Amino acid sequence: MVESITASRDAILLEDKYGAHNYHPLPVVLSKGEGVFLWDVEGKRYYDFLSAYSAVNQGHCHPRIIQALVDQAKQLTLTSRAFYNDKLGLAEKYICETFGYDKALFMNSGAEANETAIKLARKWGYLHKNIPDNEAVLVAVKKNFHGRTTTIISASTDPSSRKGFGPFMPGFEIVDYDNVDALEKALSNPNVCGLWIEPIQGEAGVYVPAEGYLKAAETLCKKYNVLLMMDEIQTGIARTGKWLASDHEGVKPDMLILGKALSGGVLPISVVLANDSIMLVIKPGEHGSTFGGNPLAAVVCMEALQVVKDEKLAENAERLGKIFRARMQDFMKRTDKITLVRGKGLLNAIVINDTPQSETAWNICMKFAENGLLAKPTHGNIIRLAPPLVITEEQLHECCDIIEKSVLAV
Ligand code: IF1
Repeated sequence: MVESITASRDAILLEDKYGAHNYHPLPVVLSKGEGVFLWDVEGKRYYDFLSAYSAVNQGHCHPRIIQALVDQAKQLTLTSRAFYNDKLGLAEKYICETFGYDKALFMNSGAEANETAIKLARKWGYLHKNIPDNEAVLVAVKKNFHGRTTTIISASTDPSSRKGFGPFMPGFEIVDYDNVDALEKALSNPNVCGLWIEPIQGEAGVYVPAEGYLKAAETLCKKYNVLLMMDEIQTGIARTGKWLASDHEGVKPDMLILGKALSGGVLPISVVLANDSIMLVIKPGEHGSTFGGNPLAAVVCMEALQVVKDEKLAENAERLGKIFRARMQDFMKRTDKITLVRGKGLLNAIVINDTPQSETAWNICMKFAENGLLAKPTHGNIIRLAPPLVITEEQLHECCDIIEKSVLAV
């Protein structure tokens, strides 16, 4: 049995003493979640405005997803892919039909799905674009965030992701985001096999590119025979008010990369979706994972996606996102502490009127917590605001009241 912790201080001291110091969390110790709410060990209730970085779009401990998890956990959890299991094929069919692709390759973390997409793009480039051996180039963009592996950080431009972790993987070319000319120049290199982007840059502070950029990227990829690899790990699954952020511009990537809310936050599930001409370049023995495609993940994934459909969470995110940004725009008329609100659906950020080095955004988040709402700054002066998509209009207004009151109090 695990001992139980009843005081926040004890939990924080334990993590500090025995855990690696790779995070700097807000000093709140959570022990229960339900829908849009979290509770700390002292019993204080908070609105969750991070949603585990958009992994719990369906709300914490969604009863249908938990039921699917528990039922399957009693039956069969893991076989490895050395054998077939009776759930994986169903999940593959379900997700291919949902997003309109021939084939799915399940992994666990988002980083692994991106690694999978990289391998697929390179191999496709050698087989179908006649790129000379070991010369394939992937084009990525400045301020990207795709995960923490050594290959992925080789394409990062964020010093805190990279510094001290070299040497880096060659074969990436980095261009400005949201710049069509720079993109065309890079994609015209015949050794380029893929363009690897987020449709909205999450970690960069919910940076939304100009309308038409994604469509232009899709057109240029077709023109130069380059695969469009869309990382929708954070933006996908209804977060931005559509099933996918790519849908806002009617863009259909060659590879769709999903994670996070694919499980409703219950266990790590990620996937790459692509058509046969791409997916079948990988042959038996060339890629895999012990846990990827396990039957527990398969049933959780199907239920998590069905909840999004049944509860019309994309529609809710679209509608409430507009209300949220309108309220913040209105609030900005009454304060000079916020300089910008941006986002799509319920993936939004406010920019605080201070330098990225200042403590202001952190202090505002501490005030949010005091007033019963949890959010986290990114890049110092930007606060991401992303509640579970099951939030109601009334709850959203209450949260806007908390946000406004807290900003004014700091
Ligand atoms: C951390 C950020 C969010 C992602 C995109 C791949 C991954 C992520 C677009 C990797 C992960 C997470 C990871 C988490 C913080 C968080 C994050 F602030 F770092 F950027 F959400 F905004 N592609 N993002 O956003 O997925 O391997 O983690 O499953 O602390 O690293 P993963």
